[in-house]
Amino acid sequence: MNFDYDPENIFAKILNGDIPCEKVLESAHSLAFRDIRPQAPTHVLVIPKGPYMSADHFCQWASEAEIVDFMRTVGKICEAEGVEDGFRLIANARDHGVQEVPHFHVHILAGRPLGRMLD
Ligand code: IU
Repeated sequence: MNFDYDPENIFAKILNGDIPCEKVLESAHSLAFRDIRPQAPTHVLVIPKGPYMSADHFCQWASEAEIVDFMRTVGKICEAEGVEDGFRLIANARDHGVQEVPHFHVHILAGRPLGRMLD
């Protein structure tokens, strides 16, 4: 499992403290921080602490504790950021999904009309 995870990727460096981030929330298995190039007033990234490259790997190989912790972290951020008017969760994966950083992350976007994504 995770044979192709790159331990030198930028989010791994954020997790081990080599690179700073604007932390929003940290839990036992997850970390949330603000995107450095925000696309909306709220643009938070949520990552698992474990070495999962993409959503499919996380969903297949993470423990139930990691998955529950991750989803609860997303929920807490939605509550704290105030997403009553709407929001979007995005998880890009690999080349066709245009994933820039190869450590699984979910984008939480909110605070403005986000437009249609799938036509
Ligand atoms: P992706 O396409 O889903 O992999 O997007 C990665 C995101 O990580 C992108 O929105 C970047 O602005 C963001 N990011 C960051 O927040 N901090 C960094 O040091 C780097 C990228 I590199």
